[in-house]
Amino acid sequence: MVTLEQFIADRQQEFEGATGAFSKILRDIGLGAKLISFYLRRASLSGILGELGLTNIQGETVQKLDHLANNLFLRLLSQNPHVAGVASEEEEHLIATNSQGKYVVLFDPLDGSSNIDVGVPVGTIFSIYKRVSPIGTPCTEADFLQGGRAQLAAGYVLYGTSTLLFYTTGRGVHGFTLEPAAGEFLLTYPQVQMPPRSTYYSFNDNQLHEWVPALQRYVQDLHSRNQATSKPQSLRYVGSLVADFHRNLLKGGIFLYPGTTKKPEGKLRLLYEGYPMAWLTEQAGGKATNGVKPLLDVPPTSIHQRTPLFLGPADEIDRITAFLTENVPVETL
Ligand code: AHM
Ligand code: MG
Repeated sequence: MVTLEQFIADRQQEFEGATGAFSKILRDIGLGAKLISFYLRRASLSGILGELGLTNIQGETVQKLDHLANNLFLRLLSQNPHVAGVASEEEEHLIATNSQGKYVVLFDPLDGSSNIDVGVPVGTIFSIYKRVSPIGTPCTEADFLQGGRAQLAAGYVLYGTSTLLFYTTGRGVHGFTLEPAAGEFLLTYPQVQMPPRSTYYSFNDNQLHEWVPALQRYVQDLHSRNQATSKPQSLRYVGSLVADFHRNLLKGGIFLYPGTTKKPEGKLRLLYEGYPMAWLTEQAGGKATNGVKPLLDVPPTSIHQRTPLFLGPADEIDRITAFLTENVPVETL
């Protein structure tokens, strides 16, 4: 049995010498995940379901548990002397914390908020960068806008039938399961690879009529291939990115959240959701794009930027790109 702490400790030298700073951040994220897992399990008993009565920077209604999870991570990370600053999907501005810190952390504290009240899995997504601004000064926006390839670590926690923590530091994807009796994450999925064949597809087709025609044609193509084969791809979509992504990571499947004619930029956030999931996908052997180019190569311009998101096994994502690039000007994506 290997605990998350042991696993991180064994590898910390690979990317930062032996200072332990980076490892301490990952441990704090693990601690936050354990606490959130505990709150979620008791949520309907403790009166913390439902809306808080506020709207966040994304224009979305804040749930009580969104607020709780956000505050928990803010508290944990701002007490960590190695963290220079944080940016949260729930916070309008980045928050500078410890000017001596070497790292900045971005997170979506509780992703899939619409599922909190109905017992459907939700998640936390995180991403860590080494700051580029001088140590000893407050962190700046440039620290957070380095681009997806500059991530040092990225991962998610899935609060599902078990609580799972999957992360990458660029040497594969590793997954841990929370053993509640011990209060420890134990290594259960070393070196995860996404199956190369897509067996599931996950997208919300309620706005299919507003997708670009090339993507509508891709969906027709998908359905025609399904009719012609004894191994069709099945629809699975719960509306929590972490849960939908996680299933597809383990079983092989695509996740699509494209833009529409009214909202070409899509819904999901590049920094909090896009980059981390894209890097995990690539590290697991899959592909991640905004429809036409690798998502990790899409330059960030603001911390709350949105992006179309296409994740999955390489062949299927290439097929989508072929549909889109042959027929659709890049700027409409
Ligand atoms: P959130 O960050 O406010 O929870 O929204 C993100 C969620 C994702 O988890 C999920 O993939 C998507 O929104 C679902 O959107 P839709 O309901 O439009 O299908
Ligand atoms: Mg989210």
